[in-house]
Amino acid sequence: MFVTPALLSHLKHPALIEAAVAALPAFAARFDVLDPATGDLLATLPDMGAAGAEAAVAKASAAQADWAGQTAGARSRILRRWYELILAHAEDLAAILTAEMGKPLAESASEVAHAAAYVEWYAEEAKRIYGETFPAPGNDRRMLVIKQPVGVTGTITPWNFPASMVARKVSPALAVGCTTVLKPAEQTPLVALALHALAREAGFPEGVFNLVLSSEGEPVGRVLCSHPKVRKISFTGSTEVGRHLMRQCADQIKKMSLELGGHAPFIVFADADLDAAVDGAIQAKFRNGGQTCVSANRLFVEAPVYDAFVERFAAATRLLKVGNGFDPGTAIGPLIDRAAFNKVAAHVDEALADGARLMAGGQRIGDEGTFYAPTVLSEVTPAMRVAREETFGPVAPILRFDDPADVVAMANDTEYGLAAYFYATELKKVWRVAEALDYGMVGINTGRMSSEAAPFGGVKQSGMGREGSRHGAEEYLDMKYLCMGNI
Ligand code: TXE
Repeated sequence: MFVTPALLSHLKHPALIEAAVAALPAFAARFDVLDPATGDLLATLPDMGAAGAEAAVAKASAAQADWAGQTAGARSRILRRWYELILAHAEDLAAILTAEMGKPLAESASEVAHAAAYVEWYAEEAKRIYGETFPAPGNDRRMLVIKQPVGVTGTITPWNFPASMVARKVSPALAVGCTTVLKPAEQTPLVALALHALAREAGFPEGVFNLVLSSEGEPVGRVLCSHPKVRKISFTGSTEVGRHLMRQCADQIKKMSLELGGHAPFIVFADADLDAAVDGAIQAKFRNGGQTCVSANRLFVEAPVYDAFVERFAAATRLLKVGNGFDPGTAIGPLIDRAAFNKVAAHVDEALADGARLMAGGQRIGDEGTFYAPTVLSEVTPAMRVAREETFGPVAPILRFDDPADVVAMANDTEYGLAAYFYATELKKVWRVAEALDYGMVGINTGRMSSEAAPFGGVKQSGMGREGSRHGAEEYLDMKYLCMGNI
């Protein structure tokens, strides 16, 4: 197991990741972590698989009762120390993130800050786990509800936000007294490894926060879903894998939080502030190169402002620089891998063959690698694949609508229900449209809404459960009703 100079050259304090790798248990199988921008080898790590998952669950189970028995204040203090350590190492964490995932360094820095914000939030939330008392029907008894940690949890995270997804799931679990086994995505295990090392330094007791590195999700997922000691699974990733995990959890009726695919509509009404809508659309579409579950996947623009919006949005898109995430000025990094690149190219090529108009981009950048130009397609129709499927890349299909009464039905015409956005100023319309959109989150006159203070999550096939805010802590708590008789 080792990290390479290609990774270390980006770091101010390489000792953190070197020590974390050196401390990993030895496994015969190994897997490589590559830089998606250059193809360089960054690290070779132990492939812990099912055996590693079994061992981690055993450690978590052994630690569970003691951890749940600690005071909220004690747990809070360790989380706060973790938060401080993340801030102290923020620059290197961001560099590791860019190296293994490809996003621009400034985006990595803001993701690390966002990750830290979750840890800080749940350090506070640990102290606010309230129960209830309520009047009993008879005066000879008293009734109340207490909240208790669900127990050992399994955490499976994706590659697109490899730092903030870890923090968003692990910190509420640990805050309320659960232990966890984390399996990060195989493409991006290094930032998770660094966060885990900082958590150990912060003082979480042995067995409370366990990391399983694996070249594949399935063997670890199978152990986590089938092990009777694991009482909850929290997963962010594709709807297909979410469905598979749900089936595996059915035998034990395991609690789940699932944050799955999205197909966000972004609606621009004729009364919108058009410049603000263009800015918001650029953010909502191209952040992380469009590789986000809340990415604006379908832009619906009302006919009177359609041409003006398309022109301004395409002009702003053409200014976005594609390149290595470490190069200053890069707005869009590489796509995560060849399969992602091929999907993006296929969606664009098919849309053009079906009559869409190319307003920006539409081709790869460079002769090799997975860099794809930010792309704007106008005259897109709902039947085109690019308007029906999640592209997960820097492609903005723009559809036209004539009647505001129709657009909500068009926006809701998908099996997904994660995020939606719209720009409008008429108060009555704002309220009615916000209510009618069949989504877990609605951004009104903004292209950015993820926050540690707010509940993030979806409806329909985008999943279940919420992350962030006090609701995120509730996901890791069981409710127990106590009835005291003979009072
Ligand atoms: O996701 P996977 P992939 C969507 C997006 C993207 C597509 C595929 O559309 O193009 O999914 O991405 C683990 N049992 N999103 O293939 O496979 C895997 O190791 C247990 C949306 O990367 O779902 C990783 O840790 N675990 C999304 C995690 O699941 C399994 C974020 C996600 O991988 C497993 C990423 C199994 N059988 C992709 N198979 C979002 N909601 O933001 C895989 N994994």
